[in-house]
Amino acid sequence: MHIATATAFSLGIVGPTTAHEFKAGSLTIDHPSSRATPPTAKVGVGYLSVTNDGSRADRPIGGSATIAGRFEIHESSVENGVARMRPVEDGILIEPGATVALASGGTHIMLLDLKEPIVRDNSFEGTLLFEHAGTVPVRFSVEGFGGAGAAATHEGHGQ
Ligand SMILES: [Cu+2]
Repeated sequence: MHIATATAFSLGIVGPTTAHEFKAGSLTIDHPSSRATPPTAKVGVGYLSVTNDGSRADRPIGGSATIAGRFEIHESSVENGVARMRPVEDGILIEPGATVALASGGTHIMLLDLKEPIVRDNSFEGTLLFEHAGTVPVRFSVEGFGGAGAAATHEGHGQ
């Protein structure tokens, strides 16, 4: 029940925790990031934001990641006091002029069927698939556990 994003992109000297961005037409994808996972984890997360400077709406509808078998976009909700998440059916509409964040506790990327642990300070390649802009190569930087990290977002994903 999760998807991931990945495709190579050299950014020169930019370090893994430095803000970085990717452009596709009028879309700007800012700071794709993930969170380190325990060695046996099969599920990881992806966070980023997308700004639409164009004149028509677009929406992310999928993607890929080199380290994951599947990539999904999920939305979080609280039902009867229990945090749950489920795949977003039609993607998230990004209106002209809007910035949409895929972030912890809200709509986020799930990386499923991990092929290897996600290691802090590493990065991995991926893609985002937009309805209009098409496939956009990005690179996810990996940050540590904790904070707005993976643990909270993984709750509700049965293994
Ligand atoms: Cu999820």
